[in-house]
Amino acid sequence: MSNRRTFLQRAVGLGAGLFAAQPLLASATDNHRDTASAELIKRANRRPTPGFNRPTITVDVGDAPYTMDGDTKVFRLTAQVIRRQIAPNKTITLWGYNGSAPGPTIQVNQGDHVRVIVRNELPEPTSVHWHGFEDTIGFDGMPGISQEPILPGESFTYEFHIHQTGTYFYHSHMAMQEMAGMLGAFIMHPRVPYHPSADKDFVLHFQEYAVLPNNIVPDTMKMEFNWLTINGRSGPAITPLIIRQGDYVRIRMINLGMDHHPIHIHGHTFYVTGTEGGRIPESAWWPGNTVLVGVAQARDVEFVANNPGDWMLHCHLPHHMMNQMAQQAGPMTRRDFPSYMQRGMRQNMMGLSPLQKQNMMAMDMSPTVLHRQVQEIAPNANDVPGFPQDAYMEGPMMDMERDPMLQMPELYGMRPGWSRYFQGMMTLMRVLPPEQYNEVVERMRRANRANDPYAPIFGEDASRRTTEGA
Ligand SMILES: [Cu+2]
Repeated sequence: MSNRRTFLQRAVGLGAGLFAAQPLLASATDNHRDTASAELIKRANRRPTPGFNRPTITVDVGDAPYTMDGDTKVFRLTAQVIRRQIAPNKTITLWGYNGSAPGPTIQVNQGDHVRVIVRNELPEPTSVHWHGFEDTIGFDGMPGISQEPILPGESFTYEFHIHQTGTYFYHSHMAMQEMAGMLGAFIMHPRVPYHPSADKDFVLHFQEYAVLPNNIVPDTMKMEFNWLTINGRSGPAITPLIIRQGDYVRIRMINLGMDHHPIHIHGHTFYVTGTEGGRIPESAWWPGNTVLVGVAQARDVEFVANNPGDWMLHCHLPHHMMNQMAQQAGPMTRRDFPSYMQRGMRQNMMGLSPLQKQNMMAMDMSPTVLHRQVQEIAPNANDVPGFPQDAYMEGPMMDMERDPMLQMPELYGMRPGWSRYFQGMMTLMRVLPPEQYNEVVERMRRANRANDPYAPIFGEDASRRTTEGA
């Protein structure tokens, strides 16, 4: 029976329910609007743009130089067979451009007139496709369709008027040549710089190769890959991204391979701001910490690097976080790990050049390291179904920090032993507080390396922005 008291009770109950629901709704909206990264991007948006585009940095690859012919920027790409060291113990034969695979990054500005002279030093015909270019059919690079193939020893000249902006790429339109390494980035900077403007702007290529043990030539027809690379190197040999804490960072990820790569970044939430079709309007940016970079796609991500630390940037496919994983390598066990490793090393040494052997020997195979690895395994490990998993592959492998390939200043100050857990499509974003950043960059500058992809940051004012955005 209803009376005034029960009515009031119901009303109060209902009202209490409404009051309880409102703060929940309100906080859900706040959470949606005010993630730390969204707030930081908003703040970065209020910064004045410098009025110019900072050049992109393609670690371990670098840029193609150009000359001017009147108002035309002239680039030269030579298609050729190259040798590339992709890891401390692995040098392979690839096909690339200008001595590099991936080929050098071409950077141009919106409004530029660009000429690219491609010379073919390969033993077979080639051509270059300019992926995503809205240009004339004659320069699309389709052999037999838009042009005659470029025969061995011959050249072809491509001409473009750049009206687009964003992350584009070039690659051989012969599929197997592309799988052998014939690709590169083509960055079109906007006439009016993007907002917020990037303090660091990186280009990363994600590729995979199938190279059987004792081989130096990738099998381009194979679908199972055992060397996963970023900018043509495998972890732990990929040069890290050096970032000053507080930097507004853009990373342009490019995938011209056979597999898709879900690229994951630790410690930060980024926004996806561009695709292989150019810039996304800011209202359509979407947040994430993993972005799937599908084949023939580019994904630009941006974030404020406010969180200091040595953060992983890696493909999240488990098999892409490994090196030298191939069924043909045979079964493995850890019962007699040191002798297994030494036997494996001897097998791997077959057919290697003296330099490669030297690199292998530079890895820390000392009794201390091997003993430590055995100590990390339970005494009954071989009775456990499924063992070994990480113990032989992703987990404790060898300390490689003494290898000459890892003596780069970008790795200065890393935690000792870090390389033991580092393989395949993995690199580091080192978000360094100003003092450490200055120390590392000073060491990089002093290394005085020819065509250093990091050269554009050496001229920065060291006192720039020590607190803003951090
Ligand atoms: Cu992957």
